[in-house]
Amino acid sequence: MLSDVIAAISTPPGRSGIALIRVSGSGAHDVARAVLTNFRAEPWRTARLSPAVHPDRGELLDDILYLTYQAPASYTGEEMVEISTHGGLLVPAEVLAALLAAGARQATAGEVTRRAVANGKLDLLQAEAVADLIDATAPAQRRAALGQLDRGLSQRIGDLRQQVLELEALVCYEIDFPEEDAGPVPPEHVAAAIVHVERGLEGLIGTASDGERLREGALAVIAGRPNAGKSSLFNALLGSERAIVTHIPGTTRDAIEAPATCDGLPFRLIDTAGLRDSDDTVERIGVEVSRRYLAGADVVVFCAEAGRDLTAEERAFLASAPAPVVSVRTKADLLETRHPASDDEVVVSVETGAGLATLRTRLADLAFTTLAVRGNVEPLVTRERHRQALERALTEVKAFRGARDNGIEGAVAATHLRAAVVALEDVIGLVTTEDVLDRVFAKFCVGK
Ligand SMILES: Nc1nc2c(ncn2[C@@H]2O[C@H](COP(=O)(O)OP(=O)(O)OP(=O)(O)O)[C@@H](O)[C@H]2O)c(=O)[nH]1
Ligand SMILES: [Mg+2]
Repeated sequence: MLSDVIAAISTPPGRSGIALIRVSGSGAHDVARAVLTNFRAEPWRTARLSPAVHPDRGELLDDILYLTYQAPASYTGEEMVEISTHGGLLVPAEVLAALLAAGARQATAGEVTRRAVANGKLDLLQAEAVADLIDATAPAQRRAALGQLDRGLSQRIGDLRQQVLELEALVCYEIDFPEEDAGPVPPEHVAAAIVHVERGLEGLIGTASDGERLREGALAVIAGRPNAGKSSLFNALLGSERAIVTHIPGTTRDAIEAPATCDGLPFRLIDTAGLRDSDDTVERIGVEVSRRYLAGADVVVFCAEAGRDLTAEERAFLASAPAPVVSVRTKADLLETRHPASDDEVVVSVETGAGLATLRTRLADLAFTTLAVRGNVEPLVTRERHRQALERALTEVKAFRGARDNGIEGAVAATHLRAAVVALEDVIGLVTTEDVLDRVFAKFCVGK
């Protein structure tokens, strides 16, 4: 169905040693043959050199290295050629243009992986994992994406689907033999199976908040009074002088966001304007912005100078913080004696670097609570799409239990189980409508 020949540059544009062009579809080898003067399809998967020329003009464009694949033993499951050209802006674009002139069509974003799904090489969860792996900036994101690519989540959801199917089979048996007194299936057997499925679904749904946070990065908002050392801490956690630091209170006027990694976990770190009542219009707006960010925070990094008591306002802020707080005492190097820190305070100095490692670990612990994120033994639900479908499945299983408890006829009650199965199949992509596929692949890059 989707087998016309597509071609795309799979590497990003710009100066680089090489660029990779993928050609896929039935007839891919013929298209490549028209451009690569030394083209031979066999032996498969063997690197060979060839000049690349324009098929009409015969002009030499590059000397390239290519590999051929025979369907279905390729990434897409189709006949494929992968061409490594020299990098840069011109050469890859010209070789691609030559392939298009030879009959290929420019691939759309995600089309290559979409074909892999269409041909059963990957399921939808694995395709999403490919996108997550490309977007990963923290090691924990890579681990989760690789686990999902290895069918970790697919298998877990497949198991749950299997359990619902077995439950369906038990119930069908009951429907077929209603006259048997206690029925051939003990009711407590069915009840236990229902509970088992519900627990499994709930367990997986329970990983969603950490999983989605892992994909997007936890929002860590640095807050505190003006001059508390927030921007200095922000820079120290990033390892670069991103925010302006001065001794003048009210230096930061706007929220600044930057990605950071703490203990291998991804964060979106926000530096904010110091919280205080101000007459300055710009600063007041900045403080408003800080409050808005605080409302959406996954974790708050509250800063106050070491060696002083917290003010009543600061204590009130801590008592009403909208998210878990890491209480940081800053500028420890300025103290002659040690700050008498309570257990939940982290004492830091950006001058000496003291306390920063502890702070990173504390942040990681507070923002990511599931062990799975760390050890990554269990699969995680990483997208809203997964969570919604799992919640739909759980609702249906519960509705089935409710219907049974209320003596609703077996065949009618069982329609809920059918709906649960469909919801689970949706996640894996066993039966997927075009619009779901469109949405999943819309965010892919061209050539992937
Ligand atoms: N000695 C020392 N000075 C620090 C440390 N952290 C911050 N400072 C100083 O404290 C002053 C204020 O630091 P900033 O990071 O700008 O404080 P802020 O909380 O961002 O301030 P506003 O943006 O005004 O709200 C600057 O002069 C910093 O150099 C530290 O660990 N040790
Ligand atoms: Mg600042």
